[in-house]
Amino acid sequence: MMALAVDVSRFEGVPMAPPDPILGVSEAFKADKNDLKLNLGVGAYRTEELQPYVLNVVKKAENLMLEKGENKEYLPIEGLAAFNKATAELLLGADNPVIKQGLVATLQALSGTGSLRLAAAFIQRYFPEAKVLISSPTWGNHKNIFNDARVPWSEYRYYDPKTVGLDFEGMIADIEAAPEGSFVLLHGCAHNPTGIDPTPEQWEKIADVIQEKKHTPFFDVAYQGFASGSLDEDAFSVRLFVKRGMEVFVAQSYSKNLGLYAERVGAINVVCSSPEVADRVKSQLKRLARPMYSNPPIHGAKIVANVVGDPTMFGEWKQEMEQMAGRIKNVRQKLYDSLSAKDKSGKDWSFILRQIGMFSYTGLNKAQSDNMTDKWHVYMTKDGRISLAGLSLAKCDYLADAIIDSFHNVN
Ligand code: PLA
Repeated sequence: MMALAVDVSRFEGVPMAPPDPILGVSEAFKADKNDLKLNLGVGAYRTEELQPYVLNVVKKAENLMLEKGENKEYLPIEGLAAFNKATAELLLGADNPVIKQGLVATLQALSGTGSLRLAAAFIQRYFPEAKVLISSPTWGNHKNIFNDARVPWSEYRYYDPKTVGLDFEGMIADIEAAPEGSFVLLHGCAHNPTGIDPTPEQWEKIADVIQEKKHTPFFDVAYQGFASGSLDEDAFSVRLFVKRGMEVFVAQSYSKNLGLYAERVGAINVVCSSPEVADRVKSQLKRLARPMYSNPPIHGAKIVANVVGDPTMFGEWKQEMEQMAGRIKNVRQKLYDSLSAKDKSGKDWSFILRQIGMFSYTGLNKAQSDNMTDKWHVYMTKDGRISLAGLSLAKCDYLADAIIDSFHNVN
């Protein structure tokens, strides 16, 4: 007897999921056949020729690894020891006392996203009553991560459309008003999507309120070295909180600064108040990781450990990072120049120059963003964010025309 044909799928009730607001843009871009098309959706670095870029230092490290003929055995649950040491040192500074005192629990995890997800699972398990505060707006996936981990969240004010700047008073008021002991998600540098960061003085005040309210800061550091070109400068905020003796969560990513996007390399660090607590926290993070994905991939972690562990390669990395950050700053300036020269309305575009990192938050609304894509073949997220890392100097004039048309001719 043949098996009976099924005429109604068991999955009939499964609805179609909407495309991802960021990664879905790349899919739409691929389908567009127009030569003028430009992908400013996902934050992925491109060369001036708009090609993906593998850092020379990464190729060099990979060749050395190949020569040595390393094996493919499983890593421990916590990841590669040399990577974990290197990543905590890059983040906090190699001579930070919290490292010497064994206060940092570090686990290699699946890049920034996986590290955030692991910390979210930890919060859900040990602080089921606690809420996470996230900035409004924030990277779209933050909400998904906490929703899927069943961690309740609410938003604090961050962006002020009137000034196209930081709503600092609103931010402080909302963090102050949150239930004591909340987790406050902060972008370590180069806030995504706005490109607006607090000043050093503002970071101090933010730390004051968080400390007063016994909240726990939870940093998402996806762009260390990529915002300013300096690893130390971009770690300023995190180090300030750690210096105050606070317990801090930090998720790290090597997708952008070392261009390891698809290798999925990153870490979750928890700075604790004693080595015993750090050991216990780490043991529980391992316990969460084991049934989720067992242990992390080795290749990218070895690249990081080898690059950071070799003074020559470390220097080469810093140079290439500076070049990438520099290219983004150049297109930022050129875009501003093009907009200012072409737009005769008198609108002040200087907010673009005040933003930092790989994105510019243009202030274009959904209808205007749709016009950018439908009429001009410029692919971007619907919140008005454009990735300057996907822009070349040669395309700035074209982009300026598209922005001016969308801004003035679409409501
Ligand atoms: N945190 C923030 C603030 C990010 O912007 C991103 C990536 C991540 C974490 C996660 O990156 P990772 O998992 O690769 O380490 N944001 C990108 C890509 C660049 C994306 O959406 O996945 C973006 O276009 O916003």
